Amino acid sequence: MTRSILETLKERTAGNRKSLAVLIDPDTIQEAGSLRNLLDLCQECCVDYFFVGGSLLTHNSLSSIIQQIRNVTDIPVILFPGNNMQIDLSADGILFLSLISGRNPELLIGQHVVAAPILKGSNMEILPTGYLLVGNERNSSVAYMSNTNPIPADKYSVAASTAMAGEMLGLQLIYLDGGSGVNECIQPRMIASVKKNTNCPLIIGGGINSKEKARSVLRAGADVIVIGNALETDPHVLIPIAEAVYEVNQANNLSAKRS
Ligand code: 1GP
Repeated sequence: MTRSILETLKERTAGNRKSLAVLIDPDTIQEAGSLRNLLDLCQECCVDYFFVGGSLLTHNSLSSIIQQIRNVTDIPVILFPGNNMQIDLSADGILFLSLISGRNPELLIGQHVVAAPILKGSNMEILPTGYLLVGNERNSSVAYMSNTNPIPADKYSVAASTAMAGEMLGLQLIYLDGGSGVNECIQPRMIASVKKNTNCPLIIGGGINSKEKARSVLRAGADVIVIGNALETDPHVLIPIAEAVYEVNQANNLSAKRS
């Protein structure tokens, strides 16, 4: 029997095996040729998951993007919805995100109530996810769109306590997001603090655009890293980032065998 996405992620996390997710924003990848090239590259780089979504979709292309991914690969497609309009039942799963770093009831529970009956009747796997926005920019587009303040980048214990509360409420994944295209990734100390205090698979995204940054985020405790914006400028940056995932996994394997 095929394992569910969540079971696989939990198993990998327990075995200290890291995963690589590529974020495809349907709004920024309109050209079929560039999507095809990216998909081929993702296959070569052994990408584990596609996340599909964006904070603001202005084109109605979600379904067609998912179909194009399906035509080329078997890599699971997981919706990463900016709001409850971004649901397409042809995906394998959905990050059912509760924005627990914020205090906007619509994004904590409101939109979920609207989406629940639609999701209930689908075959899509629901992945209950505590979503934490982190960063010092109160005027970033994600802060504006979500009408919330992110957790300041150096408030490690606030992030850890928020993630702990999310886990205690039954959320199964924790996603720390520094925002798409930011210069600085989430600080390793914050990642380590959340990792130390929770057992859920930990997803980290925002500004990972080099092998060094990927390695540092993985070593700090990320179980899944998400790469989006950097691939829009140069898709080939995926190669060194995938190498970082591979190398950290190899090193973890070796130390597990020694102990
Ligand atoms: C953004 O975490 C994702 O919500 C990915 O970030 O686009 O900066 O890679 P980037």
